Amino acid sequence: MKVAVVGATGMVGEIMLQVLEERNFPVTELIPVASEKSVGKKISFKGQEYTVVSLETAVAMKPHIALFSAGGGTSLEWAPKFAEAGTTVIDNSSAWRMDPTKKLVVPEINAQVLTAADKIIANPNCSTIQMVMALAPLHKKYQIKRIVVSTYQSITGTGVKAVKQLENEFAGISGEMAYKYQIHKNAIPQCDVFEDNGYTKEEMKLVRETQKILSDNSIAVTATAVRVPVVGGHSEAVNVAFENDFELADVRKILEQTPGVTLVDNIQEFEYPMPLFAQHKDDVFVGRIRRDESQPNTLNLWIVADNLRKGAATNTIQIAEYLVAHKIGF
Ligand code: 2RA
Repeated sequence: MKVAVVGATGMVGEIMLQVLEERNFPVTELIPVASEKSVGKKISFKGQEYTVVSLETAVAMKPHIALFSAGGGTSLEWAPKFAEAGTTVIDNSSAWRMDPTKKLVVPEINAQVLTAADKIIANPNCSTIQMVMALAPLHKKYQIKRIVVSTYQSITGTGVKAVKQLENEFAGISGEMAYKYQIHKNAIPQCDVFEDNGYTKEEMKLVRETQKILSDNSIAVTATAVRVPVVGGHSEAVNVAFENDFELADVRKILEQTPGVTLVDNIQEFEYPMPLFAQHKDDVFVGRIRRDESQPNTLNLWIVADNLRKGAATNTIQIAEYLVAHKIGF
């Protein structure tokens, strides 16, 4: 398959190339795409050297699939152009996620909604993906009423500039700021910009995308998204109230049997998920499972995942794998 990676030189783009290789996705021709300043750069993939091309050149090459991680503006302008050329686009930006004509997909949960008519498919936000990966099977069994989630998000979600800011602050040198404030020895209760309702875009993604992926607008969600000086992945403290009661043993069993979810939950041995151990892995790690004793039918969970892998690159490629396996769109 002819596969374009749009944003190939960015953090997620580089991991998409790595995951494509790791999972032996059937790439017969790679088209690395980036902004004008990176055109002509060489990148290696599966032992072969490729030259980065422009968006215009890439569209004309008519790839079967284009994996986008190049920001919302580029997606809004260029995803339709690739789609018109017959390419199936899987986009990591927020540009298309809430478009009612576009599918928002976590393959383990709702890949079955995909059809050959879907030429632009949206990859959910990283913090949404890891949360619904754990909650979807529980929703199926116990029907979620309300979710309260607090996130502790890696600076890699912001990008290279944020990683550099932390490194500089740790080394005690001044440099370019990705955030308004120091992130070293700090926690910033703002991920993305604020909306009129006082929530950030990141917090409202957790609300809106969760309802869309689970196809249930009756699910109440409220979120607080916090940036922390961590690189391995996002962590989330989730309090979830169900319509029906549950047994903790059954909850654990359901999660253990959920593909893509790994339980790390043994407080006697001080075993629980942490970003340090989730980094570079594709699973979503769940622990600290305990009943919320303050109200009925309510559970507390701690959910950790590498936001650049299952939260972005791997989920995107799993959508592509589903399309290929089910011969959808090409
Ligand atoms: C973040 N989820 O962590 C957003 C974008 N990747 O900043």
